[in-house]
Amino acid sequence: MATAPQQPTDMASLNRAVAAWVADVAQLTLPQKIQWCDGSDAEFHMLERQLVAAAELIPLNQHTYPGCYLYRSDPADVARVEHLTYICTKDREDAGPNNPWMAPTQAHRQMDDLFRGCMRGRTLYVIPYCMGPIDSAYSRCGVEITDSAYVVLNMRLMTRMGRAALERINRDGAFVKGLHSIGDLNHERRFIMHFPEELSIKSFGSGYGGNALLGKKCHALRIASWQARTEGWLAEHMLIVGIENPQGEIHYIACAFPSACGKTNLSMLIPPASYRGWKVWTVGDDIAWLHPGKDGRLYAINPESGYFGVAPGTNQKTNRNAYETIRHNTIFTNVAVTADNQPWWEGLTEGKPVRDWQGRPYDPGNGPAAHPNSRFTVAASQNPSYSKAADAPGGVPISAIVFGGRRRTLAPLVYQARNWLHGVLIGAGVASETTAAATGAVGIVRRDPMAMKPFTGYNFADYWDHWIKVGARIKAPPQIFHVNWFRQSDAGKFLWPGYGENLRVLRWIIDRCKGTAHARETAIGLMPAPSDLDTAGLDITKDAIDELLAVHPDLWEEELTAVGAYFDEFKERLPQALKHELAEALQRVRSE
Ligand code: SAT
Ligand code: MN
Repeated sequence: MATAPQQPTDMASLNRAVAAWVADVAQLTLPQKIQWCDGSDAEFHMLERQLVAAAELIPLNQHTYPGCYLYRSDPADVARVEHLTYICTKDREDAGPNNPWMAPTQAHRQMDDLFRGCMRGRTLYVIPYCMGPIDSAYSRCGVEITDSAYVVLNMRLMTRMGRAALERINRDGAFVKGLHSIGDLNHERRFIMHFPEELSIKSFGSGYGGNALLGKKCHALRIASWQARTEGWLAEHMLIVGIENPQGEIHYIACAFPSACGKTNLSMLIPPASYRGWKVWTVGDDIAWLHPGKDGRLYAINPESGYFGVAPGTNQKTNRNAYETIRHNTIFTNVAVTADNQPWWEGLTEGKPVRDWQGRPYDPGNGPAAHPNSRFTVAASQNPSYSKAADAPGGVPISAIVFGGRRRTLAPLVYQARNWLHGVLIGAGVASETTAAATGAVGIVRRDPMAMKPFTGYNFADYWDHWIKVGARIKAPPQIFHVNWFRQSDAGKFLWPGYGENLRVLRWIIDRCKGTAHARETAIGLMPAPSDLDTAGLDITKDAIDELLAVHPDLWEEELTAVGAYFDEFKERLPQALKHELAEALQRVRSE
């Protein structure tokens, strides 16, 4: 047999099931070499040097950006590909109308044909990783096999990976299998397949973040959402942030917004000048695993240990914490560069691009200098607002869950659900304008329930049912809210200043959880009156505030009717309780 000799390292002998799977994969893919990744600094720097020597990684200005590198992806491989991302369950109905589906036998056959011999002349890297703190009962492990050293570097920043993870896999006796190859980057031979019943993933033909860093969206959301349903918890597309008031009291909030709608910014928010004594602590910027705790509250861990954030728009004013976080030891993907070799993207106030994200001399006629979905990958521990609680095995107690989307019209700045079930309806009804994080048209309003449309590994009807059941099991559930930072005037101007000023809205949310803030009953839920929101010192007109907090019953009737039409796609699988909740919500806006 023409398989590569397996390195007799001690890691390879640590876990038989992992070693046997690696051997099977090597037999199929025929790599030149197998490298077990131990997660050490030495290994990381060696791979960096190799990639630099191969001109795949470009060192940036090491005086101003020490330890920073630029990676330029294939220009046709810059975002997630939702139409090529499949859930492969035995029964098609289990994947639901919300997911592309393929029968597991067919998907395996098709993928194995692509993987056959695909690593000839390449190195097969074995990456054991742990999603969540190594010693947390809530964490879950996986092993990614990949032929991309760029993926190894990113996984090292984004997850707890290497020897400690493999030792935990030994203790757990279980792991998610993720097989990845960049293949030939031909988009006609690109598929991201998930087999939730087998806890496995096969991804071929893309080197882009969400398609290739299998611990992230593939494992921590699609596979984990399935695991979470069978085990009684929730895997969600949510940031986790701790807000500390001047009295030293910290409230943790989990917020679900679609990709590229400001989760990273909100998780690292800088309080406005008038909020002296307030502090913001980042627990996570993208994914939350939520578990009912023994005390009747919901506890969250961030399964990741790094940020894969959107670069454009990041600057001293919009997100000073991120700006400082990414000044060293950061991998930039698809940004532009300045004459003195510093990274550059739209929204940076200093410097000028001389080369665009494809490495061409910058010409505004070619579009933006940095790709709109250009990214930074960086260890979370570099963030000045990093919360020590991010490493707490038991997670942090969640006071509020906040849903949101990018809506020019309709959705007000903030409103609160009457109760958990109403909150599930609000989450299930979320719609948002599409962004550059996925291929396809940008700016189209689409249904994105709980910001999980591209990430739920099973039928949404069963997912909503699971949400309802989890709520019923917790004695002191978080309060549920909806926010919209993106309301615009008829003239197309943002009505709300956003960024740090969003703390004013979070403050009302926390005070609602504490029972100290006033709210008025409206047809869509509980809302602050203009005087309930702290707008002191804000440069905003009364008309803008009124519009931000206005409810237009006729438009809401249309919206809820559209939600009903969307729910109809799920036929008899839709939970009765949700149907009933929607009927009541419609009733309320009709009787306004
Ligand atoms: O899917 S990624 O993780 O690459 C980024 C995102 O879309 O949230
Ligand atoms: Mn995301």
